[in-house]
Amino acid sequence: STYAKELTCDVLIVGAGFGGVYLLHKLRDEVGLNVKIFEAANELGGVWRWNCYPGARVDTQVPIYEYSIEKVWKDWTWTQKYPDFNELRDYFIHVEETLDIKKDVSFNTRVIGSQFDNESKMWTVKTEDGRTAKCKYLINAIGFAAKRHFPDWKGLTDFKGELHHSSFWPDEGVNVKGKRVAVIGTGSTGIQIAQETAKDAASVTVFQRTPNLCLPMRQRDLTKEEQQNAKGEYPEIYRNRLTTFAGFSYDFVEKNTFDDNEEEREKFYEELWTEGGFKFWLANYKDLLFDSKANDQAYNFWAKKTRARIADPRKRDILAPLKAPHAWGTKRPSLEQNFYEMMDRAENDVVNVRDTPITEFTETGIVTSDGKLREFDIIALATGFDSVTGGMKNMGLKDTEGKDLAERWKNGTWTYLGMTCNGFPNMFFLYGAQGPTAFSNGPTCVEVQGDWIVDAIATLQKTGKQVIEPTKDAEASWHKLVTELSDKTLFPGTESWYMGANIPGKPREQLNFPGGFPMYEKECRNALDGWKGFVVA
Ligand code: NA7
Repeated sequence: STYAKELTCDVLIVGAGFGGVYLLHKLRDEVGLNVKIFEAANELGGVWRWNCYPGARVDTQVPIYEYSIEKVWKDWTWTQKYPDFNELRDYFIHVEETLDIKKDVSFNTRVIGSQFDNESKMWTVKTEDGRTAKCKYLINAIGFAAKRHFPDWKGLTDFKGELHHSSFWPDEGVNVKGKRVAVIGTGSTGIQIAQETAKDAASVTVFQRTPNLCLPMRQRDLTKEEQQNAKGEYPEIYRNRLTTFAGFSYDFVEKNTFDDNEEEREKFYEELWTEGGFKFWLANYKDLLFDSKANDQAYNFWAKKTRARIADPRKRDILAPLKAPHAWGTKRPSLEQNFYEMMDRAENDVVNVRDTPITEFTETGIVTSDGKLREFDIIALATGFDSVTGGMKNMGLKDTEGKDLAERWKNGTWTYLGMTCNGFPNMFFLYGAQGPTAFSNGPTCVEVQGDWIVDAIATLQKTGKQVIEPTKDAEASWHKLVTELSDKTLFPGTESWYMGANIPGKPREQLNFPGGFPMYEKECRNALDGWKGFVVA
């Protein structure tokens, strides 16, 4: 890095993914502040820098999944509706060429401790390699998947083959040709790795605890011409996302499941299914995620469609059981391409680790509780993340009294608007706890939150204020709102990372704002008016 041992700036951002890059651009180029980024990786891109496992691909279609910044989208086209990580890396090269970000980024720089000093009204931020930064505002733009989850299985390090966590996949790739591959986990990551490696591997064995109730992606190649012709509509597309619940180009319909008769319902489901992507999830009947009887209808349709793709009856019952394992859509569905046909092939298999959990790893493979050893050359851990809160609890963030955020959040998460915390003056974060995070897509979420943070900082600067901090009361009412909204839905009934249930011992609570973008924006904008919920001095 070109940075000196000590650095002073107006704003220090941690993380150079979609969120950090957006904020650097806005705060530096539009507000005129001195802004720097500390980034642990060696390139821009955040999760798209880390995730290079086979099949890594975004689940949100372009142009929703990109910046709404005109000079960025103007000359950029994609090759596919759901681009893979390689294309997203190329996109960040284009972003760099357009916005000139990197000159203000210190790469290979991991933040290990930060604290605000009430006297000087400045943050002190320390890095793993012994450097210090002082800044007026600190923004954590570390994403919701900054802390990997490795279950502490016995013998994990004894395995003599290759073992990789999805987000530590070697950049140069892993040769799976003719190899026996195990994939542990069936989140979006596990589904993608299994699907892709099966093209070359001798066999793929998926260790499944909960079936992923996948939706057909309906991938499609995009031409330059069709994208150029559509550019005129982009500003409207970007404005429209904010009128939808999850920040997409479509939304739940204004109709309940049983407003339609069986035939109409079937026809509607069929349309959503044919269109693909998240439509069956986010453009479905508006009671899908609220009413369990309505939800059963969607599940039954899903199971019928999916079971028809799996000939092997044992595999069929594990991958797509007749009875719903949980309310449909209360875990993020993966968008699959040929997952079920691939799993149906004789050389590939699924092990139900709900019935027979993994007990240990040996030099050659994985043992399950029925005593069976399965041998592998390569094991992919797609076991996910200490999602949403894990990253912020793991970066040495101290309140003004020296108490770590991890301690303050030990029994539950406290934020105001999902962007600020009591005890942490002049600190903002985005795409994290109690924001729209998991009920949205990255670019939309960071732009909504980023614009709010930019406006908040610009207003503070303009009015000569030094310090902003939310009150404990404001946090309590935000927590109450998040909980009340969530309790009306089917989400709390499902063990998922949305609810903190994927990490042993993690408090069970709704980690995301489940009210949708229109309500979220309104709440945030109201707070800017007269600094409702904040102490500003
Ligand atoms: P996820 O969605 O958290 O998936 C992790 C998977 O690993 C999930 O299927 C888990 O089963 C499984 N898992 C975790 N611990 C264990 C143990 N101990 N035994 C067996 N199986 C286990 O992470 P991803 O990386 O796939 O995706 C994260 C998000 O990133 C994704 O939603 C996209 O939005 C982008 P479980 O389902 O909990 O039973």
